[in-house]
Amino acid sequence: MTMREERFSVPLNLKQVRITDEFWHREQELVRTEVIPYQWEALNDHIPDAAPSFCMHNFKAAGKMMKEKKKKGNAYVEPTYTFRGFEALPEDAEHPEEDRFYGFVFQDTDFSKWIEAVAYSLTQHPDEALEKIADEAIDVVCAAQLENGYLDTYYIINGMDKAFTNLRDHHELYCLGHLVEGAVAYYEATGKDKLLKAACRFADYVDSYFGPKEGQCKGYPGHEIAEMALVRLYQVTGKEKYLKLSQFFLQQRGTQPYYFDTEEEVRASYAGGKVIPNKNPMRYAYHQAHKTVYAQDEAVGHAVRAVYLYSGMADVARLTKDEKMLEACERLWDSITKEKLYITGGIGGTHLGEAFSFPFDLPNDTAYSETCAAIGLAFFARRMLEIKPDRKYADVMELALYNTVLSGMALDGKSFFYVNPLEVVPEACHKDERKFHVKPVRQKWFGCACCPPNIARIVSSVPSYAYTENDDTLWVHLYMGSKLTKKVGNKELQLTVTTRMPWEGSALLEVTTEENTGIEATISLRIPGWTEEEKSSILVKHQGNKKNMTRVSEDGYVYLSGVWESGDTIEVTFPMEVQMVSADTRVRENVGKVAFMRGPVTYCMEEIDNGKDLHLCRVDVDSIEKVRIEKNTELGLPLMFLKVPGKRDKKVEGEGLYTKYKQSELIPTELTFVPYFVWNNRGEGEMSVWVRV
Ligand code: FUB
Ligand code: ZN
Repeated sequence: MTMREERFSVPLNLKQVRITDEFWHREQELVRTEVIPYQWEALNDHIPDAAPSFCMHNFKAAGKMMKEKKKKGNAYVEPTYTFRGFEALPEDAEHPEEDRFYGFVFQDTDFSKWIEAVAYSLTQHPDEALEKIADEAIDVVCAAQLENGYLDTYYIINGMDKAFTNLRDHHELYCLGHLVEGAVAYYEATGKDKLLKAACRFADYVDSYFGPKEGQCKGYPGHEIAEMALVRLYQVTGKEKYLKLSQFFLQQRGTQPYYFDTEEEVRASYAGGKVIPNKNPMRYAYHQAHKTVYAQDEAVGHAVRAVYLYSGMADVARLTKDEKMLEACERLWDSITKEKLYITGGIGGTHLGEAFSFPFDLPNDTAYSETCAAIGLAFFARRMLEIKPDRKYADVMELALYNTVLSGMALDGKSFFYVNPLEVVPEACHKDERKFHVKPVRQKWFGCACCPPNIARIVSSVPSYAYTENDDTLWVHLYMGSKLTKKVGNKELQLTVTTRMPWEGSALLEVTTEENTGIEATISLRIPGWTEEEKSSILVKHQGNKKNMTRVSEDGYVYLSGVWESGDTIEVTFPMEVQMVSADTRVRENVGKVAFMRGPVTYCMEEIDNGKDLHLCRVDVDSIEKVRIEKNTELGLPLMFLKVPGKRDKKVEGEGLYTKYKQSELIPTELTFVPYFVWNNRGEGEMSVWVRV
């Protein structure tokens, strides 16, 4: 792909758009009214029976040390410590010690993700009380910052002598990345720059420590995110050094000798030992550091790390016009979407290393499919769209958002999935160690600061996945009921979008411009990959009469250009048929099975509707035209269930473990399929996406 700058775009500023439809507005309200307040309690360890976060505790402990340090005129003795990665409360301790760090080494990111979600939420729904809590939390966080700008409480509390000595496994640059993301979001939402200044000071410190100059550290993050965060910092401050630092991290990655080897040798030599060389050329695949980013062609390793890296690569490729980096992004995109993507938009086939497995290895019951990985895939897709609007990116982004991202959170916003399997037998989750990572019910919170606050930040910023823009073009990637303003020069084009997505394949876009002014602009609409393009239609009208606009179709988008004025409407209709899907036969587990989709929504069967032993169910593919779509509101929101003609194998039990083969007796039945994202909202039970035919 050669870059065409006229197709570059950026997400629409969240302040310019409000979500109004019942589907996404409900999700956003859930995050605002349930998740954000709940997570604040979690950050402060106030949730009974949930794993404590210790996040704000750690900031307070670090802040207290900083205060004492200042009082003593900087006569600060660095403690020495042993790195453990996770600091638990001593077993008999009822209360945490005030001056100690607890939790995972990256516990600070609980706060950073939370403040980012708060920021986005404030753009959609201003809330003085919440903003006050956020400001106070920011004061606590900023008080912990060292004078040189460093801000990671693990090292501030435990000793700076070990800072940046293990980039591979420790998460300091990951903490920097999340802090920057949160700080930029809060600044953009509120105009308040206290946290942004703190993030800049930390980034400046990192910028002085790492870089190409002699004496600077040549390392890069073991857990990526700083790459894309620094790009945001560059965009908000205009300071090119942040973009350069991001580029440096990307270009250093995977160069030889491997930095992670070098730092290990240094660590060993300080400890008076030697490292036994590991010559496996894939040894840093987990961190995507086995090859330079330019040479990478297969999505490997820890899935969240991978898609965060690819997102940063796409950002830097666009801003520095680095065609080679973009080519690598495209290869990695293909590797994911052609060989390693679940039908639920999830990624990460194995829990070992929370990682991608080999191509087409997509087990259903031991899947990892971490919620954050699906979130990261949406980040990557959106960034590819910013370079080149091609519906293949938006289709996958939509798939991830409507399925695995939403399945990560209960419908009441009070519990969460980290792992999103495609098949669950609760007994196996309880008794089979290979499936202990699969929880049969959502959890209140996780000791490991990760998925729940990540869901909060993507849901509250979802409009920025629906719309991107450049000077005179607005791209509609996802159809969401909303009201938005697109600035064109000094004029404002307003758009009201009404839709019942994801349940109906249609949308109405109504244009309003200032009185008597026409606005010359382009509105680009995606024709989703799940519809039949020939049967879809996009009609432009002015006060009910057909209006001619210049129309260009490109890569699954229809570009409508001309002068827009009040009274213009665009009527979009996409047939949304139920799709019965089969998998490439290299996905061994799905041979002889089908799954159901409608629009971007993937379906699954649950025990509560279909009884136990889902493995005995079969879809009757010969009567598939009889599938019924049934509206259901039992779960407190309008949903579409599918009623599918099927059969059940009669149980053969008690005749011996192995008996002479005889054909199964099949009992006709109607199978009920529910949207995957709502599974497990009615208690523990079996679930399966893929069903035998
Ligand atoms: O290491 C930080 C986060 O914790 C990762 O992104 C998740 O996969 C979880 O392991
Ligand atoms: Zn996660």
